[in-house]
Amino acid sequence: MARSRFMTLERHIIEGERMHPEATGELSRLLSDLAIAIKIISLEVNKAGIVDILGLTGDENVHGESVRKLDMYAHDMMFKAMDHGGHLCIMASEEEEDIIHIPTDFEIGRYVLLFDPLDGSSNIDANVSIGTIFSIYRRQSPDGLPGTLEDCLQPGYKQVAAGYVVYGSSTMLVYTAGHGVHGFTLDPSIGEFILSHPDIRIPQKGKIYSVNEGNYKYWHPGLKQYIKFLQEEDAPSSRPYSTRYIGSMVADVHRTLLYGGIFMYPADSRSPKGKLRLMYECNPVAFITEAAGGIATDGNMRLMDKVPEHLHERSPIFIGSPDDVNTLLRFLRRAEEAGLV
Ligand code: AHM
Ligand code: MG
Repeated sequence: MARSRFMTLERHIIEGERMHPEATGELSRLLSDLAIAIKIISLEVNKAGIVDILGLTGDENVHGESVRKLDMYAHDMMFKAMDHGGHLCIMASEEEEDIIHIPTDFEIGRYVLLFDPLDGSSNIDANVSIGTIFSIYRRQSPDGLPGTLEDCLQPGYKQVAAGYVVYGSSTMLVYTAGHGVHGFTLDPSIGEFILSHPDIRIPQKGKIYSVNEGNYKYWHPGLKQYIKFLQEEDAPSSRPYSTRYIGSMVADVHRTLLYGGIFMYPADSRSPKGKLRLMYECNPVAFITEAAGGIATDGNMRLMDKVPEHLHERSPIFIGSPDDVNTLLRFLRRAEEAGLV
């Protein structure tokens, strides 16, 4: 009989920890708590259509409970699962204006958690993939005290772990603690994440580009030229490229990681900082993509070197296979040197 290794997320985290004798196990316990929150959110996401039948958001459902928006539900669930584990000193969420303190009756830990509870929420009602994104840092302020805004405003290269979850045809969790990127698929019958994509490496070059082309008119001239270049015919370089755009960053980045190519949410003349949030969206996927051998830039610099000034600041993002991102950067530079900008 063929031998197979049945690797749960829990076991994978523990085995990863054994390879680092200096580890205290705190990060592992934090990740395990996160996995529980994600399973609960996944259950609710899968019920989304039914909830609509039972009562529209804002109404009471048949059980007399008020039906909350799914993104607020996901936000609350992340908070409730993570506030009392003793691992965190502070949290921040895309759904909340300010930093989120750990309640005073719970132990204060050494880590910082930033998250986007439900990314791509405009896709919920169409039953299209959505996701959750998280990013973990070590605290900078002294241990034992409540965490601070400064603990949250760290550049992406200081992340100790990051991950995302895609609620799609199945629920998948992809995470890295810096060494290797691993994907787990949720088996709903046993409620366990099982290792399905060990050691994900992004292809050196792809043949798909992913961007909201409806904004073309407002783009940087170098980006316009790059897209036209991708649409030209040249068999040796796999052009013309295909285009795929789901409009849920997690799903678009996940496909890019597996198949290669480039995902972009650029700045444009209407949104000079782009749309996506540096802390909750760009940095975590940058950490994962770089750990898988890819590149993540804002068009001028490495995303993870950006020093954040605000919790909710936005950044342009170009992310994906090294050859594709480097080609794009050449087009941007060339347009600037030609004085087109
Ligand atoms: P959200 O946080 O409100 O869900 O917005 C973020 C989403 C990303 O998932 C996606 O890449 C982008 O918005 C799509 O934006 P657009 O509709 O402008 O293409
Ligand atoms: Mg989002």
